[in-house]
Amino acid sequence: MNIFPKQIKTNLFRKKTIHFKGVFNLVFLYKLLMGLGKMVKINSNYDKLAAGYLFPEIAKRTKAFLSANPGVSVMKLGIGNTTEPLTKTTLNGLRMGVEKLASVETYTGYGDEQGNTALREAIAKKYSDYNVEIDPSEVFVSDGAKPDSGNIQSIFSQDAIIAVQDPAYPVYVDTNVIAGRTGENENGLYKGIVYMSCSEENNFFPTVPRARVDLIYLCSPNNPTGAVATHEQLKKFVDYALENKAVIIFDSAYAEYISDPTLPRSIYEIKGAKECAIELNSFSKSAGFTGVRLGWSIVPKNLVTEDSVAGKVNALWNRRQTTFFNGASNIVQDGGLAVLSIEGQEENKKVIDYYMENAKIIREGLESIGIKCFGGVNAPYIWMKTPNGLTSWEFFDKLLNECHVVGTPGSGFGPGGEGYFRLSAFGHKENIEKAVSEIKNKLKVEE
Ligand code: PL4
Repeated sequence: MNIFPKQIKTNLFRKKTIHFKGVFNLVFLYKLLMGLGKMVKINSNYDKLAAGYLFPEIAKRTKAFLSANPGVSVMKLGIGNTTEPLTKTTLNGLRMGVEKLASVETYTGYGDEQGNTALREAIAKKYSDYNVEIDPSEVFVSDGAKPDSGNIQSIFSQDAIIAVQDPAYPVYVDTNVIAGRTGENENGLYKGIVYMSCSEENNFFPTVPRARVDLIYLCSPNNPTGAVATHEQLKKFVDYALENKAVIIFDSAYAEYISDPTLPRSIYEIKGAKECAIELNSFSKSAGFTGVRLGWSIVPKNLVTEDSVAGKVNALWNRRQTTFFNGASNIVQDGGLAVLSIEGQEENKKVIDYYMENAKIIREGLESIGIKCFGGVNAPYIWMKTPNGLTSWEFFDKLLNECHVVGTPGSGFGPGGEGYFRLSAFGHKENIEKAVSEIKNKLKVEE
């Protein structure tokens, strides 16, 4: 039986070959022999992940409930998924994108990986609404804030210490676990991650870490708590980052839901943030693009790290995106341009108001039966305390079984979310009203 592939056989038995090719061949041969019988290995960091990804888990449990209870319909207030149709202007933009592909004069194939110039300019211009100056070369168009929030860690060093809000959108933690920046999970906490507690005591916005950290994930308006950081709160983090040469990853996917004009919609409204913060945003919740897919990141040229000068981090992200990403769909980018037009903004504001009316219905309905609620004022999520001392997952089951309403257990966002539950305001108004009425009629709150 021939157990050696041809090349190995040559190296093993033709003394002459080894002799002439010298040390390199000997090292190669040694490695081959040592490696015989070994196989490719998986990224074992995946095994550290404590549970399945939160949202498919909710979908799985809902499906199991429906197959066990045929004929029952459930009201989905779990995953933050948009339900209302795209606006007229947005649709026209998308249609125009399709039409352009129909003629040889306007057809385009691959575009720039960083996004079309017109869209990058329009996104940069949007920041002038916040009195912030962003150069189009600092804008990177993507297929959403989730991929960006997962991928951005890859341009930072392997030993970077991560700080996250607890609770938080699970992508920030999970992607760093997969990247190998953490130890094992113990009691819901990964070793090596700094958890910044967000609780009733601090109005769900953390204090700056006591120890030195490198990458700080902040989300405002917050998923899941619905809290929105004030200028003063963000300033403390910007000052911390500048002092400690840390970088803030600021996820502002829900910025358009802020109606209070005193609250910041971009971290760059804070002086110094362009030297220490990357901002992520999305068309998902501001224009109903959850299925269409379009987002962006801002990596300022002034951003510096301990070992890099101005421009380097922007260049790294550019390198990362040009290597791994082939650009957002050209049709969708035309849709995005339409969203950012004056008409597009006005129309989408009405859709946002519609969802925020839902948020009001949920919050007021729950409060009327004695449930303590947070958020839902400048954010589309209502963060409620689970009644009757139930854990988050116990309450998930109770709400599903007794009221046929699906929500999201707070503990799915981190240990700090235990004892809380998130209800999403994304849904048809009638469905939201029905869900709230079912909760009011069927849920017995003992406290
Ligand atoms: C379910 C803070 C939702 N399968 O649509 P994207 O990629 O531009 O934005 C995703 C995103 C980014 N940042 C924050 C978010 O809350 C979200 C969306 N979160 C939710 O219910 O928490 C949808 C979740 C989706 C997912 O995994 O993102």
